[in-house]
Amino acid sequence: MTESLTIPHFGLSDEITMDSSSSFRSRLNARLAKAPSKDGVQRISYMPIMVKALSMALKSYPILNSCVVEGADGSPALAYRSAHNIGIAMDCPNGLIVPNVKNVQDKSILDIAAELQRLQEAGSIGKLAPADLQGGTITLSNIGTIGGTYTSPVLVKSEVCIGAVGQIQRVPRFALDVHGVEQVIPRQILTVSWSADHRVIDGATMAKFNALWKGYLEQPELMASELS
Ligand code: CAO
Repeated sequence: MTESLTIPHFGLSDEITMDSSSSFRSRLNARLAKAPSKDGVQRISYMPIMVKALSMALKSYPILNSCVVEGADGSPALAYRSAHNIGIAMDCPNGLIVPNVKNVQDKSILDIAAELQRLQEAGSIGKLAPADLQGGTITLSNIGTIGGTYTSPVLVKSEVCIGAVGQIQRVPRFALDVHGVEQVIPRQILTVSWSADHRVIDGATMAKFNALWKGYLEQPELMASELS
């Protein structure tokens, strides 16, 4: 943590409308209740959707998956990483741990759900393997399972970006109805707070990355359309 605080942190926060992701999750969970996935997943939380969206946004902004290393002449250099090993902050009986889901770029939402389930189960009984905790390239923290709206996540030295999401809340927002008339309607709003290493990531890059990630969550069908 002391080393982390030597990194110049840049912060950005935003709101994401989760109504479409929520209905996508409900429909998927209704199907899984009848027919579990090949790995035995019977229900998913929001995390596998958010984690997959993160990986898809990283494809357009790989610099957010990079890290600062020592170059040949001893000066700082940037190392790009092709694997999206997404760290998940977990509140476990022995405190905070951050295992990572490896190679998210090659995993489906259901694959991610199965791996998260495994990591959560292992974490809850203190049985995570060292490999589960090593090699993370970017982190997502979900404080919303406990409560809270905004937070200021702290970077680890081996990463240049971390995101933290708050609790989804049902709140009033303006929107056009089917007749094109502006109305106040209820929306499910998720907040996200990003911290990035400002030596590497500028504000515009962070904002564009966030807009892409947010777009996938607000229109999850976009994710399906871009999967290879
Ligand atoms: N807002 C509202 N509801 C949420 C939510 C959010 N942001 N995130 C999850 N939920 C819901 C889930 O959908 C689930 O509800 P249903 O049963 O109706 O589907 C319920 O909360 C419990 O979810 P879960 O236990 O399956 O958790 P998850 O996969 O969403 O998250 C984990 C797992 C590991 C991220 C979480 O348990 C955790 O430990 N969070 C704390 C992280 C933390 O400590 N961060 C701080 C780091 S800095 O010190």
